[in-house]
Amino acid sequence: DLKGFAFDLDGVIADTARFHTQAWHQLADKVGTTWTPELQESLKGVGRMDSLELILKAGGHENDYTQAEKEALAAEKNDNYLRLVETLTPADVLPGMQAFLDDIRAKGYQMVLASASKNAPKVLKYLKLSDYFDGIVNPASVKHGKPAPDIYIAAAEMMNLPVANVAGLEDAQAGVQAINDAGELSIGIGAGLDDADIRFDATKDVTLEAIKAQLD
Ligand code: B16
Ligand code: MG
Repeated sequence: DLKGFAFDLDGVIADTARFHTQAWHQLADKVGTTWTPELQESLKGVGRMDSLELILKAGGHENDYTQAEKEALAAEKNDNYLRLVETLTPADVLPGMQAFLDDIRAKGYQMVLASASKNAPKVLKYLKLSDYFDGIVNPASVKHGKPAPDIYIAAAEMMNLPVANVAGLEDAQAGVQAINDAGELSIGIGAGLDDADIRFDATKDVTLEAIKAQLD
């Protein structure tokens, strides 16, 4: 029985995946890594320092920077990302998600945020969604980032629910894997998420009825 939902943020609730992409592309150009669609996809849902490592490795630059230099690069990416985030308004909530959040809240489901992003509270503020969630899992508090299941296990604990009563919503392969390995129901949104228990092409298709229909 479904009693709670754990939400990814970037690419599920907020139209911010394009901002992460823009800021990481800029960083890849700076370090001399060729930007490809595959590299772009592999960064989705992956935390800041892990993403930086993937970009450096893709260009063979993983040994070119000290730890301090890597932290400076990540900080620069984040500054560029935050400049874009400041332009967000409630109109940037992805299609259908406001209605879905309203519906599950009205029906008494618990809901928490399980985003890898340290910027999640800021993003929610600009979208005017700060008061919607019962909690936000602090990504810095979990040992391993997505694709490890830690953040989705922490989300169930935050709701005081067994993982079997929790569904997670994700737009990234790393996130779907995290939900599956946590033992929760995985809802994948977008192309290429074949491992998800339930799949939708786009956020506008996500409704409680459609989820229940796919469960039968
Ligand atoms: P930050 P999600 C993830 O958020 C993004 O998909 C990923 O692109 C980003 O690198 C990661 O958060 C860390 O974000 O640099 O803001 O801490 O999809 O898990 O909501
Ligand atoms: Mg995401």
